[in-house]
Amino acid sequence: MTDATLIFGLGVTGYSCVRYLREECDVAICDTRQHPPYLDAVRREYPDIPFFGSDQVRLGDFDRIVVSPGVRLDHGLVAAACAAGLRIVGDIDLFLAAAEAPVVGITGTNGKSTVTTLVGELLSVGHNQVGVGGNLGIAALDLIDPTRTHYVLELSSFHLERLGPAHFDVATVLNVSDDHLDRYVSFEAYAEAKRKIYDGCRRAVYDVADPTTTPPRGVDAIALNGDLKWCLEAESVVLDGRRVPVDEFRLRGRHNLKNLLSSAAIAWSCGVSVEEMIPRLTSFGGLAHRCAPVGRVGSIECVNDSKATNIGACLAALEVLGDP
Ligand code: UMA
Ligand code: ADP
Repeated sequence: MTDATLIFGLGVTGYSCVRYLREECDVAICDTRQHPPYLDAVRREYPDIPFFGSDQVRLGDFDRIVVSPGVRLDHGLVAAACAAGLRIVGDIDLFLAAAEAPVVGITGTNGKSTVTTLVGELLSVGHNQVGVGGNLGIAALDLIDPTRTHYVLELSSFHLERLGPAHFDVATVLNVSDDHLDRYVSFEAYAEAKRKIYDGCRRAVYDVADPTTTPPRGVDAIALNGDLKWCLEAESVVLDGRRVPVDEFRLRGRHNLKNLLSSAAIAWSCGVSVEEMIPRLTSFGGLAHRCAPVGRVGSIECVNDSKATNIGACLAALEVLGDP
């Protein structure tokens, strides 16, 4: 297809779309900022690609508009594009159309980066070549490589709200609590955007203890904490019926044990056995800035939890640290 394409937003995502689409179709870029982050790079590398202010675009010149996740779907230009008959797509639609290997999709209010990274490590067994990115930092399209055996994507509600028919191999909503409510009309609208990840997936992984994570009826699913096969107990994590004592893991806190449980169920759904994954699960130390011990000052332990940007993450930290 040689659709004339307008890329709206020239940040990390827009720049990845420019590089991916430039040989495939006519591309132009627009942004509400006069000098967005990647404008110099585009002018240097692709001087023929036009750049417009978002109020200077002639929508009639385009067949579709690729909207960056940070741009609200009720933005005036997106609404006008819709009315003019352009197709609205996101970078994840382009990614899913291009990816030749199974794609794991991970969303949730908290724990996405931790679980995405850990699933990437769990899947990197044998000769597997795993591409890991998305909201985590590397734009999805920058991961595309025909030698990959799997992709693992961290997806925000912003990515998911604009997603067309998706077909993740394994999809999860880890948890949902208040966040980004400046962007959604209600908590339910936010949760619904997250649950779009389940549309057309082969296998869902969700947490019975958090009903907002439940996939639609009829989707094949692992229900964490629904029976004794995949669950957290007081002193152990149960992985496909096998009990692993909590003190064998490096990660601290119930929220992190949930992250371990979700990661294991996802990797298992992709064909990795519990035996194979246990050494990686137990040695995983977590990511920097997420409840990460950074040293002691006298008797005071210092913990960096600067990635706790909402109440759910703050409560999780208080639960781990509140009772030393
Ligand atoms: N822009 C407009 N008009 C708007 C809004 C933005 O023109 O109304 C332009 C900005 O001027 C800028 C560009 O769009 O030039 C930025 O696009 P963007 O906000 O979509 O950000 P990207 O740089 O493309 O980064 C995005 C994610 N950002 C957001 O969703 C806000 C990054 O997640 C992600 O790492 C990256 O794609 C690669 O996938 C960041 C984030 O804060 C870390 N995510 C939120 C979160 O984690 O809570 C969802
Ligand atoms: P995200 O990518 O969703 O922001 P991170 O793994 O980066 O998630 O963690 C962000 C914050 O959320 C950190 O403060 C971390 O300690 C906390 N956190 C991680 N997992 C969970 C969880 N399952 N429930 C609640 N908070 C969590």
